[in-house]
Amino acid sequence: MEQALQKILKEKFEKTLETADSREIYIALLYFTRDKMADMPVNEGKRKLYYVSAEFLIGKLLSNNLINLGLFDEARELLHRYGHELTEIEESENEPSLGNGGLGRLAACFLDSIASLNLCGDGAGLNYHDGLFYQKLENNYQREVKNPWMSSDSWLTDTGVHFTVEFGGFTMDSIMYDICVPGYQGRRNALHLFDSPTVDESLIGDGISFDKTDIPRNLTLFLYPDDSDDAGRLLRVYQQYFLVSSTAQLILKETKERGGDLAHLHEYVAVQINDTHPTMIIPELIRLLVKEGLSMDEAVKEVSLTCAYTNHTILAEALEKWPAAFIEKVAPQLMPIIKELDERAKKISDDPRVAIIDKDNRVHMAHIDIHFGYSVNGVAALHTEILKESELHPFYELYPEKFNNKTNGITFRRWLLHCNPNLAAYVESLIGPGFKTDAMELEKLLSFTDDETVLEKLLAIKQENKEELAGYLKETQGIVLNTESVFDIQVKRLHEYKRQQMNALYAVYKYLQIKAGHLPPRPITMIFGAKAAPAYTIAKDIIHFIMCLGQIIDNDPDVRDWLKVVMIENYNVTKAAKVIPACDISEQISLASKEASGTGNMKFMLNGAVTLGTEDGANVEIGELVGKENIYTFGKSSDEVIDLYATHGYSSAAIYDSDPEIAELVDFIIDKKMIRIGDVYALCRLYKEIVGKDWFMTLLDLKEYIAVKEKMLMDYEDRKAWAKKSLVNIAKAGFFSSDRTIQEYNDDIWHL
Ligand code: 26Q
Repeated sequence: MEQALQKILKEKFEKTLETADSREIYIALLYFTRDKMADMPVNEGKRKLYYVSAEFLIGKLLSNNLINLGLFDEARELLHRYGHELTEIEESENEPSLGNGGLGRLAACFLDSIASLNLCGDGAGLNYHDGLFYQKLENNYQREVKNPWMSSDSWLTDTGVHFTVEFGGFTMDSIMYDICVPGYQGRRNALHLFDSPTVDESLIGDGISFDKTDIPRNLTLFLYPDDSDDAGRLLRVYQQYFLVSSTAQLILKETKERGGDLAHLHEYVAVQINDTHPTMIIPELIRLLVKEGLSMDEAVKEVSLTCAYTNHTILAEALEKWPAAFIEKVAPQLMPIIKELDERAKKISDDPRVAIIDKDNRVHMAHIDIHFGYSVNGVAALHTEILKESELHPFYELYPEKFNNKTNGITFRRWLLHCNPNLAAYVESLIGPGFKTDAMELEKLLSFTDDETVLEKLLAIKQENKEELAGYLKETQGIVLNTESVFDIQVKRLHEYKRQQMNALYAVYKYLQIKAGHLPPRPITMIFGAKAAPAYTIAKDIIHFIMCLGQIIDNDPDVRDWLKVVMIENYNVTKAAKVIPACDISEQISLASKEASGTGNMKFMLNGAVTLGTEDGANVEIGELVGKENIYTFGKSSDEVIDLYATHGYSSAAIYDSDPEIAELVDFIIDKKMIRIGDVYALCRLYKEIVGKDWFMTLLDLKEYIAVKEKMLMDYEDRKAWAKKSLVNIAKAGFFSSDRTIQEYNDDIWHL
């Protein structure tokens, strides 16, 4: 490695490992790693998987690629000898922001596991030049700015492959870039990212504003631009068709090249549709197969045996229903196929709840997937049950055999080996290296639950990680943390159903308690990290509320030594890797039934945090694995919540009016201390929302949440007992390896 790096540095920069700066060393490592990956054999097989997704939140790649190549330790030691740290070198790498949150990160973890299990399967997505916006925090507000991440030296390679995509009235070129996906100690696959050569960054004005109608110049500029207006929504459909048309062409081209027979497409290809965003691949593949000479019946049958669909949400507003006129405008050639599928579906059932085109002429994307795909899966046991019993119940009655559960997982290469090397090394010293390939081996740690040396070492590693995070936040945001405090962390997209506002009301409670002289057993640091969608006003108000609260506390000498509320700027994969290993309390407090799975919950657990959560998503399975003494749960059950929605049985105003303790906390949102530093309109809007509507039931579980969190903070003081909980969480995390998830996808759905 040393010689290879010296050679690259000499050729590129006329430098050596002694004289090169961090950026130059990063670039040398990038080229070195790319070469090494190119030498890996490519996964092959008769049936090839295409994991099609509008998002791949891959994060920085250098360390992970080195880990999978088995070169991480060597690189670290080599750099160390020349006075560098890999963490410092990595600062030169930009994080591609090609995803919103959970769904995009899941797709990235899956690619890692697919390659690591030696399965033949590539990802297909879009190359957004400016990705998701970069979040700036200024004056207690979120401001969105563009987030360019591409540079001349990157992991992208131009494959030379390109396609033509036909839109209504014009065509566009689609260029295929590849990012190599190396498996752990194995073979490689690819992530294909399609891009338009006519995209023009100069279209971007203030912040992230741009002309939404200029499709040739804006198509792959941003990820999911504002869809609060029709122009934004239409652009989203253009993006989706660009993705699926390019992918469908790639599939047919590769299948032919591999000697496959398109008349038996499903023997050669499996397509996993990641939520409904790529659903148009179904009519598009049918259309292309008919052009290739198959009859409509044959094409429909083949495609139905090829495509499988994953549902990631039951939130009504996220279930895509596009006006037929949009699709007619974007891809008129698809409408006859969609109408044909609609007629076929109406022959199968005349129930309007399962129609593809509804009476308002809107196309229900998920309904295409379920009628004309061979598998429908949810992403956690509870989520899949809810799909079967309520959200998709009429479909479950039609096609019970299609429904299956695949509980999400995370790649341990990134979320343990890379982000928490000290813990990983210590685990290895206790149970050997087997857990790196068989995550269930972590259970061997259970034999140490009463070993004081081990428990103390775990606490010491957590302490080091807290200090490291404190150093990072000091450097990047000028925030000073008390590393003797308990670190209570909620990092995820901002959404009312995730209930960051409930956590903030706990902060109000604690603030008032401290003001009244009731001090906690030790100081508490509450860490938030969350981006709000640019057009999601209440979400932005919640950020404003949290940040104003943080400021009030910082300015109050009675409180600031006991409580701190911080907001991490631009929470992303890179920051997750720094925050998660430092966490004591993992906040997973969504309104039961609303969080399909959650995957942050798994990352925290694996890194020794204890969950404070509702019985929602994968929290339920975490609880079953660790046992009730190693998790703190609270709140109404999903059945109760679903019933409250059905009967209109929840009234936040009624709770507010009848419970003065709750009212006192909610009133603080518009307390004069808040109004003095914050935006009175934003704060009043949030107050009114919570008292007057509160669609996601903040007040429903608030009191129980406070009580359980108080208990948790008391229990934290028995450090040995806490360390034991932490150990059990790590030991039981093996189930949540995405290697297990992908093995199940392959055994039950893909059969590669
Ligand atoms: C839809 C229509 C119009 C505009 C945007 C969208 C849209 C965009 C992104 C809808 C949904 C998403 C992302 C959803 C998502 O991230 N879901 C999460 O998926 C994770 C992986 O399965 C789960 O763990 C989370 O519980 C789920 O919220």
